[in-house]
Amino acid sequence: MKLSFRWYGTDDPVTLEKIRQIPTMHSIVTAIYDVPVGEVWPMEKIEALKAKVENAGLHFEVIESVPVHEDIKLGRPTRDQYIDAYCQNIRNLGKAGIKCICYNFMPVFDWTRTQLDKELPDGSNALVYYVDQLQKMDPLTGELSLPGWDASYKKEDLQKLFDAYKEVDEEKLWENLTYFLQRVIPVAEEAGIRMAIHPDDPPYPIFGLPRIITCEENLDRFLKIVDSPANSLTLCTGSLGCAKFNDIPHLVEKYAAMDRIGFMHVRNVKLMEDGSFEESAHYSGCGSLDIVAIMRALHKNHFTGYLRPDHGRMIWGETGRPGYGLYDRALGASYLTGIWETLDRLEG
Ligand code: DNO
Repeated sequence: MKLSFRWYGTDDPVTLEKIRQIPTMHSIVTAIYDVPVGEVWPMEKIEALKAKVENAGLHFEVIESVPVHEDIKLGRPTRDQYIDAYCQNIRNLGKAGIKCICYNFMPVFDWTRTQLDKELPDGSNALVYYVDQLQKMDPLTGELSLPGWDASYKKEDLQKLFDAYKEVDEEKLWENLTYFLQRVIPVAEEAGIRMAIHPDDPPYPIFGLPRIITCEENLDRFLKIVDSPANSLTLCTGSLGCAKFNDIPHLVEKYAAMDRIGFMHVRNVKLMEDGSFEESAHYSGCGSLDIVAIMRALHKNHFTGYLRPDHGRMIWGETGRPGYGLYDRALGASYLTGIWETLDRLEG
């Protein structure tokens, strides 16, 4: 596995110099953040980003994310122009040496939490999703501050988007995803890139919007749409793992054996009876997922793809981007490296 770490660019308080000091760190996971969704990322910007990462002694091989324009997910006639731009991004990134692109196909919202700074009993802060809080949230009227949420949407635009999605049920979303994959994956193959779809987080419909990258049956269906190594998964243990119906070590074992995992996001979540969950430290005992079993499934299948510790709590007084501070993610990275080293020694 190649250990990687997400970095939000020059205004990220977690600098490349700090990330580099995490033992065995291989690559940076980043993106161009100042080009609107649906447009082509200029080659000069990509090259400049690459130079920054490489000058810090790290590899520039993974992008998270190249976002998919809503018109593609909605299947609007304008989608072709956005798919063309997407393909151009893939080609440009391939030229710059990128090997893996993470993206998602969630309508309107990316990952959703109901609180970004819940104080845990040990005094740290974490992202949480409480069902009772969610029921009180209305994206169209209330004040929303979701971490994966594009704050540039105006209320009127949001209403229009919600209206448009009334015509898109799960089957329609599958059709639109198929249309996208059939055009994009051949370009990725040529560019030497693995596209790695991120599961929906949480993996079930919210606010009445459809979600399909959610469970084993649907992951199987997804992989069959284009049966190519370039059509792969970002297997995010926390996103899939916050629903009890997903058995994460089993999914990792299955898709690693098929060589269909391009990218791993590893983190732990603590599930509650009512479907709520709290993001916990990576250590298995802190949450509901067996992280050792997950790493073992990867190791057993000789996983050589990219892996990053995912969200961390805020600890030791750190402030910054929710889920993306340095300290707890670095602890997570070391824990994962430790498990890997142990597996290497014991299992060869
Ligand atoms: C959350 C992330 C997601 C992910 C996108 C991929 O921290 O894992 O926001 O980047 O869903 O497109």
